[in-house]
Amino acid sequence: MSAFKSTGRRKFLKLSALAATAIPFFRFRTVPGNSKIGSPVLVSTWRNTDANAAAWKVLSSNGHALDAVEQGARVPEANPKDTSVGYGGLPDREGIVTLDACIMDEKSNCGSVAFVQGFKHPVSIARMVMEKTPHVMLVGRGAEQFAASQGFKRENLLTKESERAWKEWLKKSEYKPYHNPGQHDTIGILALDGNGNLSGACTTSGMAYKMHGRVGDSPIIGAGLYVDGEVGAATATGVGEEMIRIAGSHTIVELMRNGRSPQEACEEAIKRLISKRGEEKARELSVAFLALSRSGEVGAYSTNNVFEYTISSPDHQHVVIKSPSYFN
Ligand code: SD4
Repeated sequence: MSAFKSTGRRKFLKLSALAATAIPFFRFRTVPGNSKIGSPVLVSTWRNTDANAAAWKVLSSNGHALDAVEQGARVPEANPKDTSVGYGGLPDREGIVTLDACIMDEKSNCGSVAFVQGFKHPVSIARMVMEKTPHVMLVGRGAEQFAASQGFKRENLLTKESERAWKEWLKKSEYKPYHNPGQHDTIGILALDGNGNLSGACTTSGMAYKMHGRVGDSPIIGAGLYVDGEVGAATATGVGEEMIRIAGSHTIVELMRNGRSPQEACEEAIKRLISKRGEEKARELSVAFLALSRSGEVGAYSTNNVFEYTISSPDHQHVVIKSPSYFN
């Protein structure tokens, strides 16, 4: 699934060759923790080393950031052991797995699907929405019909393990998303390729045991993901209702546009969220942001101290870094 029609691709290859001779391929920057990174750069939420490895294959062969983030996001989508994304995702309270995803490139082209059932790779369906329709977002049955028309295969996504966990949950039917950091594994993935293009993707099965029909931040452009090729990109993980409330990812990119570093922007967004909720309530909320600037600088910040992200660069082969947080 190429991002480019053949003429566009030829132009891109020409430009890539030009860029490779005109500028040094790797520019070194500093990320929190004083580690040096270069361009291309890739970051993803949580401990997503396999996803980064797949995306890095694309970036390290001079591929486009959009292809990289899609390939990266497909890894946890296909992994039955990842209970927050795609196949094997924990279901809603009716026992149904419903998926949300979006993707966005450096030109603000974007596609999104929400409340999709029976398809393993919502990120690729979102990309098809972006590339093959005049729309940005398709939901539910419409998204599924579209996916089928594009040749995506219908599959059962509820694994035995997830079904067992759901049946166990049903015994008490307690819904405590705020206290459940272990169940936030959504992947948000941001890439800056060797030609300076930024892209991002985000994919999730949402909060475990959510109400049927609930959609979080992950497929909402501006909340779970935002990319501006001239500024930077941001993505989110955690209790989606909170990111939607402050249009979190868009807020971070706008802060960066106004001169904040990715780190400062993530911190300001988390603080805004906390000031709206009050410290007492916010202490229970698991929310994290990850940002990447157009120049390859990385920032991350979370409410509580459970958040980690995975970075790949010429110097960092899929290294997991602990994010700073507001509460210890
Ligand atoms: C949601 N933000 O649906 C997602 C959940 C999440 O790791 O991030 N889980 O609200």
